[in-house]
Amino acid sequence: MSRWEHDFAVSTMKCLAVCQEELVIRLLARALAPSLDIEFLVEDRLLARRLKDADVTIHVGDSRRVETYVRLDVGPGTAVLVEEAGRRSPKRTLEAIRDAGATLVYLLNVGYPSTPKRQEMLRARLPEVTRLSLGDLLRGSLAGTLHLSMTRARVQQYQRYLADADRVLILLHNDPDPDAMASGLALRNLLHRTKTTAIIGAFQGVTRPENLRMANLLDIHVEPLNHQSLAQFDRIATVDVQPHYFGGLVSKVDLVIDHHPERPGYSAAFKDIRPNYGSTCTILTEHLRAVGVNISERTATAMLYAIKSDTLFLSRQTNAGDLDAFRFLYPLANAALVRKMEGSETTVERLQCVAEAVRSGTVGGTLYTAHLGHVAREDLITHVAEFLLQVEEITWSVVSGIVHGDVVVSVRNLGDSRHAGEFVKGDFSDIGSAGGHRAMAKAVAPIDRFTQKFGSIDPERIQATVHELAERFLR
Ligand SMILES: [Mn+2]
Repeated sequence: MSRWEHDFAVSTMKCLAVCQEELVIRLLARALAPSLDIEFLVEDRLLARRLKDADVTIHVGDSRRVETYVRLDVGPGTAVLVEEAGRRSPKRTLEAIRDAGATLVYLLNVGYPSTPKRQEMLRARLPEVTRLSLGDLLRGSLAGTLHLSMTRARVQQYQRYLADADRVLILLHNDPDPDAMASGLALRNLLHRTKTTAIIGAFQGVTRPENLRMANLLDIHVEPLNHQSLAQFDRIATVDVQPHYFGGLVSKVDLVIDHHPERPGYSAAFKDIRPNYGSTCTILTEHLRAVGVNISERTATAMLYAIKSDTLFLSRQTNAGDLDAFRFLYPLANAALVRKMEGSETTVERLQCVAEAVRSGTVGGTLYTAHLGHVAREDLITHVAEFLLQVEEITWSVVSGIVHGDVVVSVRNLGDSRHAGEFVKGDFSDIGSAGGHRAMAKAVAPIDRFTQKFGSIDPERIQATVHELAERFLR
């Protein structure tokens, strides 16, 4: 045996638990015995005898005397766990353990109230003691298990409800994004259906180049729908969107799974709406895990990419659930394919829009505003606003353009204390739709209403107006 192997062998963690209650001893033995070399010290001989069948090493001795611990060979390498039970203060026990040379000392509260005075005294006299509470330790896993079984019940309900349908429509919002498409695949998986019995569809298909790239690389087909085609399905589920979005076209559905704020104006037999989640795929990851459905590499890859893209790589509106889903999906997904989907996001069309922003833009301090004139799609405006934030001196970008008869204004900032959503609401909500988050917002106003309020849609005029509004808001 080499010197190092010897060191390793003797450094195996030894643990002594000082307990007075049978239940606590049995619990700790079950929880720790497989991974730790654990022994118990009790004061009551009868208790020690009762625990004979528990297959644990029990010592009997006075827990308030240093000699007890010296005899048990307690030292700096021993973890000592002291049960804080009943009315007796653990102070003398803790002092005896410390005087025997132990440095890894834990006080385990098993549920009896500890007075603030006692806690204060222990903190002052024995600052090296780590306090643990059995309640806190249990909470995480117990709450997790209960949450999982409630999710399982919910999923099984909608699975049964949709089981006898011939054709299920999984309806996505217009211009579906990665979260919408991946949620479609995940739900199809959960319903144990194929692409002929669960159709992923949208009224307006995918247009953004990176979303088209995802659809192509993962072979995701989004069926184009019109008003008549809804009649061909006997069940409808919406994912990453709620039925009110379709403006009365779809007012009654069978299932809604979404992470946007809950909205009224429709009825659904089943719904799971969690606005604090960063993506719909996070909710669906929990559903898949709760019922133990196998997740194919294709679905896992789509979902991983969706979570990354909806949370801007876990940087926006991310909660513990998103991180957990990410960690779960990562080993199941094809990482090389995710990298390929992310790509550079640059196309000739977008480059031309950036060039226009450079030509027409105005810089004022850390603010960059630009007007792009008529453009084919909204995402070109968003892309330029995001691109401009990469410029060293810029922390706010406001980019406008005209898309199909609307003036669209896209705002981005680097998490400024001032709220992008409030900026667009303040100046545009009276003439169109306006809203957003602290760091990203959008306003859309019909040309005639924009003209009524601001006078003209001459490109220079729009640029000057928007720049002035933004400067005034930021001042
Ligand atoms: Mn989403």
